Amino acid sequence: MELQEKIDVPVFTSVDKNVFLQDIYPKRRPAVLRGVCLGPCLEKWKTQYLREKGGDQEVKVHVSTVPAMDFLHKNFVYKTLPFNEFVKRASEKTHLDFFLCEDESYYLRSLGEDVRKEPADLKKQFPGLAEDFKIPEFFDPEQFFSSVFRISSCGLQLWTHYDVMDNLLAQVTGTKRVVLYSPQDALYMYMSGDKSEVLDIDFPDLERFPLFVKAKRYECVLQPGDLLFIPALWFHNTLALEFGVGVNVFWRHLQADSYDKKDPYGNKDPVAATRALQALERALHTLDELPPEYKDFYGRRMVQRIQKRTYFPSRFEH
Ligand SMILES: O=C(O)CCC(=O)C(=O)O
Repeated sequence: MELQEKIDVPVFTSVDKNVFLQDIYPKRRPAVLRGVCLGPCLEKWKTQYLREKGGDQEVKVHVSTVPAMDFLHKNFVYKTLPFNEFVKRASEKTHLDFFLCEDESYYLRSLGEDVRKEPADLKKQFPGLAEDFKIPEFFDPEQFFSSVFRISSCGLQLWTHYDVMDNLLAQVTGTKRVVLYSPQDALYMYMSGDKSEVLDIDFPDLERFPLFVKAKRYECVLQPGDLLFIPALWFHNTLALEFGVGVNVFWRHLQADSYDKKDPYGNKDPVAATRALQALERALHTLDELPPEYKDFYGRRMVQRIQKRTYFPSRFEH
């Protein structure tokens, strides 16, 4: 059986803004940045402290009976809990109080005040905890889009997806495995919107997803204090190896008007991509006016034209 090619995500130490902007960022490849100052959160964010400082404000969390959460088939439910109760439950293996079963898994992706309109911002939703976390100054402050809590039960796995903005994922406590795939492997990812239909990336169903083996697997295990640079459009899948707290920071690197204005999550396609996809749908509809052999012929010519006009030489080859 063909095996997926595996590549370790490179680890960089002593990274400052200059090193990041000159040596790492332009390559548009994932990178682990070790030893960047993230502030006192590294020492402070123990369970008890998080519970006290975060207080009892309500948070909307994902809860599931199995640790691998699946957005496409919605094998989880959304529940509301006080933050301090959520942290308690996420940090324990079995629960006295539960929604679905005593060993259910929890995940928090924090949201903005108005979930439909406003991106998450730790400083606004969790001011007490935000003062412990220092956002790495690798981009201009006006490019900032959101800062998002990622708090997971041990074993929690988040489905493979891409975001449209550049992202620094800070692992503050606990360890987390992250697997990434290049945007240039998009044809092997069986996408449904921004999510991959291949749910089990470790034991994929190759009868359903035969091309998935062709996607190169980039992998790293984040330690407390690590930052992972996830360039926009790179697919990523996370697996919490322990109960852990992370914060991810998205920033805009395209012109501000390139992004969908109603996108609090940073995962809606840029407006030009949405317009192009709509135009493609119209073109396909037009081809339906032709008999099958003509459709096939002009379809192939369109594919060739699209490849010629849009693909650029593979940047991520070794
Ligand atoms: O850390 C996680 O659980 C998910 C991170 C993620 O999806 C992101 O940073 O975009």
